This record gives sequence, C-alpha cells and structure tokens, in this order.
Amino acid sequence: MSPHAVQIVPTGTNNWWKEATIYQVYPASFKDSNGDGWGDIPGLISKIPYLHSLGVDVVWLSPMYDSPMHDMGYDVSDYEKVLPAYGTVEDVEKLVHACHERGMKLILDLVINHTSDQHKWFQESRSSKDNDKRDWYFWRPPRYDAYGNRLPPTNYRGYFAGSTWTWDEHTQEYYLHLYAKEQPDLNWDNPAARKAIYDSAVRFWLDKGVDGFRVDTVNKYSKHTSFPDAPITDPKSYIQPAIQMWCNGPRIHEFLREMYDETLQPYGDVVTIGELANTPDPQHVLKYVSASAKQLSMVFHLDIGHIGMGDSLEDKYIFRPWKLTEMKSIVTKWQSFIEGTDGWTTAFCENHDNGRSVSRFGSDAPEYRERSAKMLALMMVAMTGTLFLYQGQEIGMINAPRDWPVDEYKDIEGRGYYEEAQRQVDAGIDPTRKDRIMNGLGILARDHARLPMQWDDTPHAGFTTGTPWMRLHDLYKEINVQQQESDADSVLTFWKTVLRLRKEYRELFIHGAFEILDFDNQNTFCFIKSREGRMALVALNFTSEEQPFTQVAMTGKMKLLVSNYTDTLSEELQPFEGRIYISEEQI
Ligand code: TEU
Repeated sequence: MSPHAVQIVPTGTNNWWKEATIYQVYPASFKDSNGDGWGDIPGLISKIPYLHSLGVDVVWLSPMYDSPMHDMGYDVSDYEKVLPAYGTVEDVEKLVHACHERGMKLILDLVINHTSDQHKWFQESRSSKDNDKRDWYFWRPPRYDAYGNRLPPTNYRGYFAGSTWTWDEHTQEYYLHLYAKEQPDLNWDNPAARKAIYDSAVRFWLDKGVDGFRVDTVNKYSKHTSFPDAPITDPKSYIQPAIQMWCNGPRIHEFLREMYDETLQPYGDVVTIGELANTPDPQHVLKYVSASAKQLSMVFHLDIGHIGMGDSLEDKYIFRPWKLTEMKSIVTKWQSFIEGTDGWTTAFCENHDNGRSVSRFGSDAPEYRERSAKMLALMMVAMTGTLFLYQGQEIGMINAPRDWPVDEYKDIEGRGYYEEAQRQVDAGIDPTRKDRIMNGLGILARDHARLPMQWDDTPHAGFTTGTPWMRLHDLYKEINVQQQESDADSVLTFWKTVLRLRKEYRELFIHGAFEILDFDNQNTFCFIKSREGRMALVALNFTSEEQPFTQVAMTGKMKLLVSNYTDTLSEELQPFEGRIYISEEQI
C-alpha cells in the first residue's frame, strides 16, 4: 500500500446516511401525473419503485412548497403548504410512506435564508415600520449621492445580476435580498424570526416523518449587519461582489448549533446536508461538519460545480477553459479533508444548479456520450463520503443543444446575466458580452439540469401528457429510461451495477483513504482508495484519445473489478475509459 495514504478511522457512530446513495429530484421536471405539464408528487410516488431498483437509498426532493416560482420554489410563500401544481401535504405524507415501506428515506430542501415576498411574514414586515415583524427582515434607509439621487444602503451585487436592495415606496426604505427581489432575506439575528423558522419550516415536516434536509445557502444566515460597502473590484459598475458580507458571518455557527439543539437533535439521527459556498479552508468546513460541532452532517462544496465558470461573480457565466488538474485538486481536497477527523463529506458532480456532467466533464458527442457517462460513474462510486446522484444522471442526460435560443432558458439567474449583458451591449460598455454570456449559458446554465426527465420515446418522453413547462431535449428518443432498462450495456444498467459494487466494497469506496497518483497528468485521473491493507485503483481517461496507463505496474496483484470497455488494453486507456482494480488480499 502507498506509504502516503492515511487511514480514515470514522469516529462516532456509523450513521445511516454515511453509506446512503441520495438521489435529487427536481419536482417540476421529474414526472407529471395529471397532464398539466408540471412534475408532481403523485408522479414521483409512481417512480419510487424505479428509484429503488436503481439502488437509491434516499430521495432528496427539491422545494415543493407553495411559491410564486420566481426561483422555481426557492422562494417559499408558505413552508406548511405544498405548491398546488405539485400536490398536497397529504401527498408528501404518502411519499414518506412510499419511501419508508421500501426501506428508503426522504429528505426535503430547507430554504430558510429568505422567503418569498409573498410570504405572510414579509407581507406583515413591509406593511409598516412599526410592525412587530419589521425586524424579521433587513430594512435600511436610502443614501443619496452628491446630486441628491437616491442610492441603496450598500453597493452589493446579488447572485442574480443586480443590487441586493430593493426600494419599498410604502415605507420609504430598502430591503435586502441576496437573490431575486422576490426573495427577501430573513433576519436571523432576530430570535422570534428564528423560532418561527424552526417551527414552520423544520419541525412541521419532521413531524410528518421526513428524515432530514438539504440546507440551502447554509452559511449565509449571519450577515455583517453594519453593512459596510464592498471594495470596488469592478470599476465599470456601481454594484460590487460582496459575498464576504454574508458568507460565514459572525454568528453562523451559533445559529446552526441552536437549530441542531432545538429542532433537529430531538428527532434523532436526522441528516442535514448544507450547501456551503465560498469556504475554501477545510479547517473552517470542519467547524460545520465535525460530529462534535453538532451543526451539520455534511456539506456540498460547490467548487466542482464552478469548474469552467468565470473567476468572478459578474463573470460566472463567461466560460473559462479548465484543465483536469483543477478538478483533481478539488476532488483531492474534499476527499481527504476528513481523514483523521469526526467529519464527513459528500461526493457529487451534478445538481439543479449546474450543467450536465457528461457535457461539462466528458463529451456529449454521440460516439462518446455513453462512455463518458460510465467513466464519470466510476469516478463517483469510488469516492469517499455520501454519494449524490441528480435526476437523469443515471441515464446520461446531457446539456440542451447549443443552438437553443435564449427563450428556451427559463432560469432567473441565467436570464438575469443575459439581460444585464444586453444592457451593457446597448450602452456600448461591452459589445461582445451578450455573445460570451450566451456561449457560457450553453455550457453552464442551471437550465441544463432542469429539462424534463426522459422516461421513454413517447411524446414528451413520457414526462407529461400535456404541454411541458420546459422544452424536452431533442434526443429524448435516444436517451430514456425505458430504452436503457432493457439494455445490458446501457448507462442505467451500468449505474445499477456500480452502485451495488460501491456497497459491496464500502470499506474502500465509501470509507477508504483517497490518494491521487497522477496529479500533473492533464488527460487521465488515477487514484487509489485504501483501508486496512486493502486497495482499489481507479483509472480514468478524460479524453477522446488513447492515453498511456502509467499505473499498470501497480495492478500486478489486483483484479479488474469493472470497466466501461469489454476489451481493455493493458498499457493504454481507451477514449473515456474508466477502470477499477481491487487488491485480492492485504497489500
Ligand atoms: O443556491 C445557492 C447559490 O448561491 C447558487 O447561485 C449557487 O451558488 C450556484 O448556482 C451554484 O453553482 C441555492 C439553490 O441551490 C439555488 O437553486 C437557489 O437559486 C438559491 O440557493 C437561492 O435559494
């Protein structure tokens, strides 16, 4: 065994969620049961047997709460009501039962940094300056420039291209929203607001039997409430990136510990997966995920999703060519940082906020699409931590065609960047920006993950009998569940196989120590997982060319466990080939 590999000795209990495979469902796009063109919970319930057959242990359901849907449900207007298009609270209780009766679990999406502007709390807060919920959100007076023009309280740029402040004529103040103006930020510094969040958003659903939450924007609840201006990093703009003003704020750990102690711990081993942005220091991440911290079970580190994105918030959707060493560096960091600790980590490469992994990290060309999907599957199932699969990843769904016009893109974030670019072109500020943003959206847009699920080759891919809310992929007749379920060589069959192997070799794949073997190689990604003298070697070719298999000597005493080729060559890795070798005995 390599002398560098460190043993992971998971202290604390081996919680149920460490070895689970969690499958994210985007409710709008998964399965429509009533022909209104929107996915719904009865449709999801009808597909639980399918998910069970895939090898899914936990379903993560993205927001299904009542919402005006400006941000596809991440703008919650009532935590205790289900969006009518998705169904009812009783439907969610049936979904809990459908999961539990198969030994599966259900987690929901906890969106508690902000509400919708239609939430009754905000409606009360905005009604008058002396309303008792005024301080449940952030209200501040305007500033004025030298000419008497009214200005927002700070120069912050939000995530959806625009100021984080919106003027309220009725009470003559601005309110804060890191995201859309329809998503006002809750003031977590107000204890009454926190208590209401715990009761309405958390306990209400735990009492319905859900098994945990994915926690949206988990490190943004504690703001620097003196609200200083952000440094000028974009001289051509009044608004400036300011994520340091709300990420990992002064009271964030206090708040998350309080939520754990008061709301989660009383329900037993409830899992929480925090969406953790802009926290590159592993030591800081451990303050969130160490079992002794009693805050979160684990977190998503978003940097794998940001591969290929521009280096600044304003250039997020300007595509930036990347090298494989960037991915290796990210994977190595988040695979290794829990070694010797009581923390835990996640393994994912797709979600509802990012383009499809085959298109971004492999190749969605017809001759390479399936190979790429299987190669990436081998990378994912060999990773330490809790594994997450996003709907459609198991059948190798790919980005929308590059020639789709911008009107097919529905997401508020991408459209915000496009419209901002249009304004800059019209103003002569940046004549090529709109084209560069459109190019970036063609690779990186959140929309690519939100095309309806492709079930079969009937109209609308069996997703709906009505008119789908979003256009289906043009290739749904070639890429769909039904065609792949009966194909022994399909991506779906491959995922079922390798998910079983992940459980069979869980000590290595889920709990093993990670060590990279070829960091400087920009074409292949080879790493080992080791534990108690056993070892697995993973070899991945990220190119469409044959590449030398430089670790072949290490495979002498190992057996080939799985490959996405039937005819493997000893000295070369074929285009987008993935292989996993296993040591036969203690090394
Ligand atoms: O995303 C948090 C967020 O800031 C996103 O912009 C994220 O950083 C980026 O898209 C990742 O590549 C969460 C939800 O996942 C997202 O869908 C919501 O729009 C957002 O919060 C607001 O609730």
